Amino acid sequence: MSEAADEIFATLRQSGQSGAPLYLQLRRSIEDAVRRGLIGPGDALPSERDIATKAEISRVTVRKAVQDLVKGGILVQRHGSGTFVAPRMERVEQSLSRLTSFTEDMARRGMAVRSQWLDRGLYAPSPDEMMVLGLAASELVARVARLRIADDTPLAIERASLSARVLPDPAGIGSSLYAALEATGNRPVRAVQRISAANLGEGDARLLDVAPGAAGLRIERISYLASGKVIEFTRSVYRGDAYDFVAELRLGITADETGRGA
Ligand code: 16G
Repeated sequence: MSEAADEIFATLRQSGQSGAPLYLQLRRSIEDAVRRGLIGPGDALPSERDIATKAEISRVTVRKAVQDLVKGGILVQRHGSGTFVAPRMERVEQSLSRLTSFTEDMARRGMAVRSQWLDRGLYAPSPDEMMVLGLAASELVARVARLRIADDTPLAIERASLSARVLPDPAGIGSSLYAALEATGNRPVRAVQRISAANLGEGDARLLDVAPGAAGLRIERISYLASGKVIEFTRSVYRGDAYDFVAELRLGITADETGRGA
């Protein structure tokens, strides 16, 4: 990194006459170095103090440039270990017309999936859970909350709620909720999803390894059995920089328009 660092600061000194604010010049120099591959994903940036000394600018200026680059997703900061060039993110494209599980989606792309448990247990249901899952206040709800990780990149936080009658042992689901539901004949066949934009709060951002306030997608999924009964109510947060949801649209020809209407 040191040669690359020298190059960044050399560029900065050359552009010193450009008149643009110094933090902007530093930001551009670092962006340029990343674009030209002088520093690559995962490379550590020198400390604020080193950059300030070499580039002959104040640490406040360095901090401002670095913070801008963190917000823009070019750099990532890890508490206690420093600032790094952000890993290159392959965006995941997810069809909105197929009801698949996270494990199946990632396996199809050849990605290794793992989950970090955030919660699993039986609880008294919240009003939302009672309404969506049709539970009585005296019944229990099974909650399964996981950080979903593909190829070592945290992609989503999923918090699923199901009736305890369907999932009496949430700790026993193994690595796939849908596989566990399939084993008991309870795999959903249809789902309705609401996707909305969200800026990630500090807790979710930390889990997803992005800066607080970064763009995310909030997704609510309500899934149904063939009988029409609601089986799953899942509230998730996906990383906005990693996920594209893709919908196929067709020209809507109604029965009336085809002349075959009832
Ligand atoms: C998907 C679903 C989620 C479901 C999970 C099961 C979305 C937004 N969410 O991620 O509702 O609980 O799959 O995955 O698509 P699993 O079988 O790998 O546990």
